Amino acid sequence: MATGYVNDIDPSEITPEHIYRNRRAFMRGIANLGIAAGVGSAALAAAACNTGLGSDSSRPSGIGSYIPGAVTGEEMNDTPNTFEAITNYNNYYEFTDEKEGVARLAKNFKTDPWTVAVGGMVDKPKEFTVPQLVDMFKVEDRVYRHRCVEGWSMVMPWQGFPLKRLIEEVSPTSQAKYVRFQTVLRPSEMPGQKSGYYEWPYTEGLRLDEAMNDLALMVTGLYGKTLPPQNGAPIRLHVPWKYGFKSVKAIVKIDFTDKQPTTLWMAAAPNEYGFYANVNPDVPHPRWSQSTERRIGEFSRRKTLPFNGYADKVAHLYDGMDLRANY
Ligand SMILES: Nc1nc2c(c(=O)[nH]1)N[C@H]1C(S)=C(S)[C@@H](COP(=O)(O)O)O[C@H]1N2
Ligand SMILES: [Mo]
Repeated sequence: MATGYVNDIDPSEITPEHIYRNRRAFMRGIANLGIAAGVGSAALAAAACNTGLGSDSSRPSGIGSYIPGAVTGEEMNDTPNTFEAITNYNNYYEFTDEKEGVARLAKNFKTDPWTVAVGGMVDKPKEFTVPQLVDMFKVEDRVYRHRCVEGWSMVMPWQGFPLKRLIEEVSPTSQAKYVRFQTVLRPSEMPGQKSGYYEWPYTEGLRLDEAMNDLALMVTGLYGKTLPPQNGAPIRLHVPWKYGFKSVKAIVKIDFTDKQPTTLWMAAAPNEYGFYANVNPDVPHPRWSQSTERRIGEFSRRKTLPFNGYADKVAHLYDGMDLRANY
């Protein structure tokens, strides 16, 4: 089981990426064949060696071949984008609004020491370091689709723990209805925060029942390595059924409230970005359609799926709600 964050030791120092990838592919190959055929173990090992998985990590298309060790559900069928693509095409306005410039500007961003303060309407407010969180909760592999509101998508092999674990740890009171997340405010290291155009720090929010859904993941690793700064290190959220902007990076504060929080994007353009931001091909953005998307690394556009393809796990959260009014 990969942790993605092993205290001070970067797993890449222990296992070079190509060996890590091949080993995971090998184990995965055995598991698949074992379930499918139930044949003898010697034959399995031989067959798995011949799959060739993990050998094309540098394919320029941006589609990778990482096969996770332990993921749940149909997400396993997605082919992750390459580490290269995931770490060089980023939205992170604290640094710059140019996707290909984030990695360079975020390179020396200090992610240690770091604390996440969890409070508000909870019985047990507490400050955690990231290693503490990783030690407390089971860190798992999750391969998630990511759909940006701008119309592109990727598939990321994350390591992280379900947000609900952390919520249970602090015991929200009965008044708590929403969770508010806040990114670090550090203009000395984040040049984009010197711009007065946005209301820094970046804030996001979820309804408490959304936050308790098993898919809502606190991410600490990518491809079995410590999360790179451009992807939101040391800890970020990924809510895969919502547009990418809900998946807030570099979290330092989590508060439980009884009022729907105003997020950075709601404040910037309320007619374009709502609180819910569920992926919905039937509701266009005021300036473009949301019915298709470009998967980074693919040639033609593909259809965007309701709730980004996770409807079976989350659609019930919105029973009886008008998803046009609550965009
Ligand atoms: N703090 C912060 N979090 C953020 C953003 C940001 O600008 N600042 N951009 C969001 C948007 S629009 C997207 S698409 C994703 C991009 O995540 P990635 O760079 O890991 O692919 O991060 C989201 N989280
Ligand atoms: Mo986005």
